[in-house]
Amino acid sequence: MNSPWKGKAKATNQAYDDLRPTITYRHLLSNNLGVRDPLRVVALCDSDAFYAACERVRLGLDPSVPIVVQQWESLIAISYPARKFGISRMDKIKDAKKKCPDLLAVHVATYKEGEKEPGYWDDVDTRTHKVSLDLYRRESNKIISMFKESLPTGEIEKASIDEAFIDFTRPVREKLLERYPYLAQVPADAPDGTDSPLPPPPPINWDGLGSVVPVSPSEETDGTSELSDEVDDNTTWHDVALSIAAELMKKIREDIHSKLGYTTSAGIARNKFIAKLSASYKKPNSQTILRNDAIPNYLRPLAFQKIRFLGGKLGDALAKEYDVSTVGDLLTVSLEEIQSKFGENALWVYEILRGIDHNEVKEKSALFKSMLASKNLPTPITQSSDGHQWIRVLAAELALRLNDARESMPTLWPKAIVLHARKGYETSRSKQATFPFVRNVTVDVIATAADKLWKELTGDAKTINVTSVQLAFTGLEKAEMGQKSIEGFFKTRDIQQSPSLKRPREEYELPASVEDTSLAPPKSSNVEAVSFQCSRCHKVISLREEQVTDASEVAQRLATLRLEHDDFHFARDLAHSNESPLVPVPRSSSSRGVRRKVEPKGIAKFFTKK
Ligand code: TTP
Ligand code: CA
Ligand code: CA
Repeated sequence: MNSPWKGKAKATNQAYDDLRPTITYRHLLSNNLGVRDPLRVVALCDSDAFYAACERVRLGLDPSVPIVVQQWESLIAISYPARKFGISRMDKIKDAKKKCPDLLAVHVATYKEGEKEPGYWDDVDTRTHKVSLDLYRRESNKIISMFKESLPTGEIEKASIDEAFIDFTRPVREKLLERYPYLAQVPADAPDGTDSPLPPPPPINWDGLGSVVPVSPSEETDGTSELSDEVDDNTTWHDVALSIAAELMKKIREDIHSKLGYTTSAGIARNKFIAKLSASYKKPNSQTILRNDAIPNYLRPLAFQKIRFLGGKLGDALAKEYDVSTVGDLLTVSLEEIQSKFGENALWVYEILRGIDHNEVKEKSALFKSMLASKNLPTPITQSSDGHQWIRVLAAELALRLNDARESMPTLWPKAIVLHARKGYETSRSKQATFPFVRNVTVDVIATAADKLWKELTGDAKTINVTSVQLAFTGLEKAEMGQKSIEGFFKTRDIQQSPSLKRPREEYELPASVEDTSLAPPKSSNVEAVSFQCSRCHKVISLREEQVTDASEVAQRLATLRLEHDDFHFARDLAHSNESPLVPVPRSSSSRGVRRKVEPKGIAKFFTKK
């Protein structure tokens, strides 16, 4: 230890070598190291009891009020005060009220026939109303905007209605150089010039920065207790980076709390996988830091089938092949071994087990996004003429969502409008048409377009049996036009309605109300929907009729489907298949997209569906 240029301590465990890289001046000073940057810091921030918090804030209630959000008879969000009474999502509303007589149950807002806006009605009934998640989408957008404003050099990726990944690498790097200016200059006596390791890092005071996951599970720390010498000894510049990110994260979370009223919980670590994994370490209103050194003991006891993408067939196959269940068990399997059984791309599995994840934090482009409003009908539509009422309800939701999104992206335009209807036990059928380029997207404009599709779909059948209807905008994009045409397009009336038009162009942001399926965790899916459209292949994935029971069940099953479908893409990406993806025929009106069969290879076969 006589020279500060000596590499720091060797990794204690060969499996985790990647967790203690030598960090050099080149690493620190190069501008674009991306996902392999040894100083990379990522956070996942999730809102606490989100829908319940939104309703509490809307009603101006004290945070101590036990409040739940109800959808029909099910509970979809439970505030932390209500959880103290032992209430969970599994409870029916009646049982919840038995557990807590003072419970405030708010039914989620609904669209009602003939109403343009969703509301809180006394007579909610699944036969006549449709759930609206608009409030939650709007509040979610406010939170995302705060992340963006606070971190102009950070990358923000909305991951679900109440979660976002934040790449802190850049903002942290700026602070690091500001605080430790000596790092900006490679010392003249550095043995390998820019490739010399950084000098030893300063000690870190974690006080008030959150829960620091202990390196050995037996140690308990809450961010206030003194950390053992062992930790101090092993402090790395990456830990310093984590602590700076924790400071920034804390400030943003406090800001969100004081300005919007929401508490959040965050995980801060070296990559998305580990950040997400640690975000729920302590809830609510807290943040967790998972240092690289703490990763091995954190991962080892984990049941690997709980890891995203290892939950399905691949996880089953791994468990069976090696007769094991935890991450630790699988560490004995060599890369060669796992690749010989599961293909080249099993490298991904090998790495995840070792806390390595090279997925980028990237704001999703608005391209190929869709907005979908759907209603699962408790009483089927049997007469073609009765479809209209539901179409208007769905049109009202799409109108509101598109116009909301256009507040921040005024030229957002859907390429097409698609109507899906499920008839009895058949699979869903759909019709689509290009969406007219009109100035004001009103409920009427949408309903008129949708009515036409409905007629095409139902033909002149005397009796029909439609059990679910869905209306979607697809191919949402910013319309390409010059500033002149934008002004002409929106004319004075609209400009007055939409003050955001005055904002500079760069500020147009991705409307979070535009759903995407890619990384969204399952839970936040619209519990009303019985299908979703994949943002990548545009395919509409629907639940089978027998899978549709009650609302909460639908959400779960749909979530599973979504995951399976994402997994499918994931596997395809892994397999680098050169065959074209499943793309529905993009003609003006088509039913049941034509698909090409793809033979899965290697690891991919564990993700394909029958
Ligand atoms: P979660 O983040 O899973 O849960 P939560 O925010 O309610 O609670 P926690 O503090 O534990 O994070 O989901 C976010 C919102 O998504 C939730 O408030 C309601 C909605 N949701 C459903 O509608 N159905 C579901 O099955 C789940 C899990 C969530
Ligand atoms: Ca949450
Ligand atoms: Ca969540």
